[in-house]
Amino acid sequence: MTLGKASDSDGPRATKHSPEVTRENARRAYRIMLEARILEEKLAVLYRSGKIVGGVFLGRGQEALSVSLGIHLRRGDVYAPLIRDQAGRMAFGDTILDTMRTYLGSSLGSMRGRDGNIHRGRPSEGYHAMISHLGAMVSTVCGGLMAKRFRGETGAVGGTCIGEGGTSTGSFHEGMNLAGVEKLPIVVVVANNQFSYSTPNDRQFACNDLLVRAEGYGVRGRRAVGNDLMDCLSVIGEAVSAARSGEGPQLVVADLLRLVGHGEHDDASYIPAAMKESSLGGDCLDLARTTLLEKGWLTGEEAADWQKIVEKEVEETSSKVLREPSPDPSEEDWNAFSCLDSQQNSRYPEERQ
Ligand SMILES: Cc1ncc(C[n+]2csc(CCOP(=O)(O)OP(=O)(O)O)c2C)c(N)n1
Repeated sequence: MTLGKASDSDGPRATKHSPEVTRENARRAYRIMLEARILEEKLAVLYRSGKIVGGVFLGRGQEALSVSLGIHLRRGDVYAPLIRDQAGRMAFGDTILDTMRTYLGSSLGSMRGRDGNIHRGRPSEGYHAMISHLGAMVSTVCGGLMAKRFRGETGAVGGTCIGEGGTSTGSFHEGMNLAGVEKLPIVVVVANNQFSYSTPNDRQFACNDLLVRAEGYGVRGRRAVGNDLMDCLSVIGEAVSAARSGEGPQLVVADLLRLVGHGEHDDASYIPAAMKESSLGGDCLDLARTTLLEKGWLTGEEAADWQKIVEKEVEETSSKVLREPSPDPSEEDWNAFSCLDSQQNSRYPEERQ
């Protein structure tokens, strides 16, 4: 379904962009979802055993949606992931090692053990460190895209995600309005997981469908099935492709359920059992594996091998990082991170200094 100024009568799946989901992309997306899931399960264990300081917020149940944005962005694009976007981060180049280093406060990580868990990024690579989960990142992505426009750089897309609760904030409104007025090539993905912390949708917004908001901002609206990897890849692929080819901002709204609490300190007991048992509660990782097996794009043997390989890598990485040094307050310069800092840890070897 499409809504908004630029809507075509034929809907998103039939537009000229309509990128088919390829076997290669679907397999890559599934592998990343698996990595994010297994890594986050380990982070939860480390948190409960007192090894992680600060909160741990997981994206369990939202990996299909998250990976679908990260995987369609490329070098030179701008990406601002939020707290449930481990899968998108990994698709954009984040590694198990650097994620573990940030959570465990290793001074060898890209944040040098100084910054908390989900507030990590690599500014020189267009990977924005999160300021807030509640709308602030729409504007920072708009800013990154405006800077590119002023420098005469073309072809880049910006992407960020937001929860349905975040769409009620002034920051979200300001960012979306700016994106619409400036016709920026931004894709904003709304993960409507039905609860903003413990606040249900009927106490959060009064419209029937968040997709109608697209029209108010003069941007293109699209809907994706949030726990269906193939649908997320297809719809978000189309949105990124449309933004890249000059069709302006895209708002993708996806319904789903987070299959954990808001953070690991929250047992999510407020989520009704009936909702968990509904189609919203289907686990996107299990659904994706079933789809790939049915299509013959993955074998049961490969799935089992991938599971073992990733579990081993996560275990080995955690043991290694637990032995790494923490920042030494007497040695630290406490200056803000600069682009140079992130270049030293760049994931692109040729840019390391
Ligand atoms: C100004 C402010 N108020 C409250 C919070 C605490 N907080 C962080 S995320 C969140 C709920 C966000 O809900 P939603 O946008 O639906 O995203 P979700 O957590 O469901 O992914 C709250 C209340 C905050 N970070 N900042």
